[in-house]
Parts: sequence; C-alpha cells; structure tokens
Amino acid sequence: MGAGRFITFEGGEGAGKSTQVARLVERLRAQGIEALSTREPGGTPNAEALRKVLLEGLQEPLSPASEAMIFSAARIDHLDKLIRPALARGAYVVCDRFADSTRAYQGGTLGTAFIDGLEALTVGATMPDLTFILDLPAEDGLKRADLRRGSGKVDRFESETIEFHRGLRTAFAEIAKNNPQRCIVVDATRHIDTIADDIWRVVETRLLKAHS
Ligand code: Z5A
Repeated sequence: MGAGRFITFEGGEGAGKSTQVARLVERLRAQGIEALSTREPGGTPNAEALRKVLLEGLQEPLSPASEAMIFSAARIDHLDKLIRPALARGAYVVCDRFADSTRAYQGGTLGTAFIDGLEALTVGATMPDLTFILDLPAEDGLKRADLRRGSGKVDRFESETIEFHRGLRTAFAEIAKNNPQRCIVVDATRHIDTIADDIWRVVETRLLKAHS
C-alpha cells in the first residue's frame, strides 16, 4: 500500500455514517489533502449494480453465505478499482461501511471462522487504518432512518426485526473490543457538529500529526 490512509465508518442503521463521512472528507480537503468518499456495498459501477441486487433486487432471500459472498464480490471490485489505486497515489479514502459490516450483519449466522476466512480472501492486507463505530440505540437509529426515508420503500435490512438491529449494536461493540488499535467507538447520540469535532481530533492525532 502507498502513503494513503484508509478510514471506515461503521454502525447500525441511521447512525449518521454518511453525514460524518461527508464532514470528514470536507475537512481533509480543506487541509489540501486528496480525500475521496465512497461506500459499501458500492463505490464502483459493478459494485453499485450488486448493491441494487442485494438491497432491493431479489425475488426471494439469499442464504447468509451467498449474501456474504456477494457483498465480498462487490468489495473485491471496489478494492481493486477504487480503494487500492487511491491509496497507492497517496489519497485518503473514507468509506461508509466495509468488512466489519459483513462481520456484524452476516456473521451472526455464519460464525467467526467463516467470516475470518472470507475477510482474509477479500481484503487481505488492505484493512482500514482507522474505523469509527458510530454507536446509538437501535430504536434511535431506526427513527432517524424513518424520518429521512419519508414515504420511500424500506430495503432488505431496514425491514429486519428490532432484535436484529439490537444485535448489530452488540456485534459492532464486540468488533471494537477485539480491534482496539483500529476501532474508535463514538457516541452517536450527540449533535452532528460535536461528533464531527471528536472524529477530527482523532484523525489529526492518529493520522495527520503522526505522519507529518
Ligand atoms: N450491509 C451488509 O449487510 N453487509 C455488508 O458487508 C455491507 C452492508 C457493506 C447498506 O445500506 C446495507 O447493507 C446496510 C448494511 C448492509 N443495511 N442497512 N440497513 P445503506 O448504505 O443504504 O444504509 P446504512 O449504511 O444503514 O446507512 P443509512 O441508513 O443511510 O444511515 P447512516 O448513513 O448511518 O446515517 P445518515 O444518512 O448520515 O443519517 C440518517 C439521518 O439522521 C439523516 O436524516 C441525518 O441528517 C440524521 N442524522 C445524522 N446524524 C445525526 C445526529 N447526530 N443527530 C440527529 N440526526 C442525525
């Protein structure tokens, strides 16, 4: 990998990831840093096509294993065509969801050994330098997502039960506990500006000052 830095945002539905990705990219660019925002599933034309299939295009539910593999296929395309080339030329890549989402969303039924193997094959050494896990109660995130969606249709994951969404919060907390060097848990119940300031302080300390 080149001199670039890879930052991911994770968390449950409506946690504020897209909002904070945009804030961080804006701040990095204001420093004259090449920063690009991207998302998963998606980020390249092929991965965006797979996103459509995964979130709204299926006739009947996939098994957890096939779902995890399609998320991973999209990730491989994203890594090969967008993330690794950007990191190699020294850019900051800020991504809304990445491999931790597969672990949290699909890992519950597939188990750790399956997810570890899939992650190693898919991501290899391109793990994020820093991951912000935006943490808030599932009910609050779903309320925010409902407000934003208005009368739009719910997707494959938004229609899951409240127990499923509560389980995601636990799964992300577990990921943070197991990866304390990489993961920072952020209290996402606070004001957008307060959260953005906290995130910026961590990026300054852990990445900008450390590598200047
Ligand atoms: N998925 C998976 O299963 N496996 C995988 O490997 C991957 C993904 C990569 C992608 O959906 C789905 O795919 C996702 C997991 C699954 N499932 N779901 N659900 P997506 O990308 O469409 O949805 P999302 O990732 O959950 O994001 P989101 O619902 O768009 O939420 P968000 O990005 O975290 O939040 P936001 O859009 O920034 O904010 C939501 C609203 O709240 C909006 O109106 C904001 O203005 C507001 N907001 C944001 N922050 C605040 C604060 N601090 N206070 C008050 N209001 C706020």
